[in-house]
Amino acid sequence: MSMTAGPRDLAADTQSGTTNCSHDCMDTKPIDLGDIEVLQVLDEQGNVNPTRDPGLSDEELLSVHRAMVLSRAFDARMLTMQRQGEMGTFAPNLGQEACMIGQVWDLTKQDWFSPSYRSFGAQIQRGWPMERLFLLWSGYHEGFPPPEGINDMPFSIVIGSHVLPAVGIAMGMRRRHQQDCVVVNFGDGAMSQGAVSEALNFAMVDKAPVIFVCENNGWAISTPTQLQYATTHLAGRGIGFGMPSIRVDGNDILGMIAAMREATARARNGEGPTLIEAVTYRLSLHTTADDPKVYRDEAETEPWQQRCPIARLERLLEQRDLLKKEAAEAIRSECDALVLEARERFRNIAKARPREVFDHLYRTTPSEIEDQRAEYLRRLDRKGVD
Ligand SMILES: Cc1ncc(C[n+]2csc(CCOP(=O)(O)OP(=O)(O)O)c2C)c(N)n1
Ligand SMILES: [Mg+2]
Repeated sequence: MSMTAGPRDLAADTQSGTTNCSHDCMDTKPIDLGDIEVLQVLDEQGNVNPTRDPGLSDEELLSVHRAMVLSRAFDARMLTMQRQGEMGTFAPNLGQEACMIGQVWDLTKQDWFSPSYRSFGAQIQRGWPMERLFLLWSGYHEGFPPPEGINDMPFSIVIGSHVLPAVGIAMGMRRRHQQDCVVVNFGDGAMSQGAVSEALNFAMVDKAPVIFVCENNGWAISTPTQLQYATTHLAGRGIGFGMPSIRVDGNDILGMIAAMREATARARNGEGPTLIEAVTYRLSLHTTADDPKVYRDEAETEPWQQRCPIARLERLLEQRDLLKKEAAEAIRSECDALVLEARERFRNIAKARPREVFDHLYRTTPSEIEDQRAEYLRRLDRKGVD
């Protein structure tokens, strides 16, 4: 059993191979981590650190496993659809499933979630129907609004821009004496945005019930973490603002849930925000418009393949006799089937509607745009297009 979760242990657990721009942000340099808790509960062999085990029941463990498998099945199907011309550009989240599911696992319907663009695993877990996400990523406006009753913000493409508004929601909650909280996620690259520093500061000064989840996946498109920061420990930013901060192994679903439980309890008790740096790795493309082979040695990804969050949980489930290999395969097939059913529902809705291309742009359409629309509609009429 792995009993400790100190910085050295995490660093030793996650030594990566050496490559040109190897991402090993778990590597501890001799800097003072101050009050940052460094957390790993489920190690790569599937052993649990009992002192920080969130104590999920057998049923709950199987359920988080299924949620991660479903996220991966959706990710894989989206990529195939994009390559076949049926999906727009999107940002895959292969390898980040524990971050995705762990950060929203304990949220209630009253809590708010403000995601970045790489968060569809978490959105599915929050209750977004998969066909809606297919619609969203293929450009249909029906895909964008959060489903009725789900307190999610639309994701933001402008890096870091959604973090201050999330703090604003949390400040409102505090003033209404609600016991709810806001989870906002963003990447390591977003940490460089001034607005994110402002958000951390505002939240701490106000003791707003917000949890900042920085998904440090090693890359901001082609910029590796070590070229963007003089320190690889991004959780240190929180300490600079006086904020409790946790650096958690982001490929460890139990660690993610334990970190989130600590943070949400603090938020609900009126004790203010927490910064969680979830250390993970972007195994796939930045987006489908990207080719990482141009800027990274793919050998760098190998140690991270070994740290697969799903395989790691499966080791624990096998040890506890909860899941055999064949049953795991069956779950993968069931999840693929669910994704394919959602694709059918999406295909039944997603019919090209060329007459709508000028809609939803302006509340009051400027006259020159109205002229263009009229001209365009006349052309469609001439060509007999519905
Ligand atoms: C304000 C702003 N600047 C630049 C971009 C272009 N851009 C899109 S994604 C990205 C990298 C973001 O990296 P990170 O925050 O680590 O998130 P990740 O994509 O790794 O999940 C950049 C620079 C943008 N969308 N918005
Ligand atoms: Mg990143």
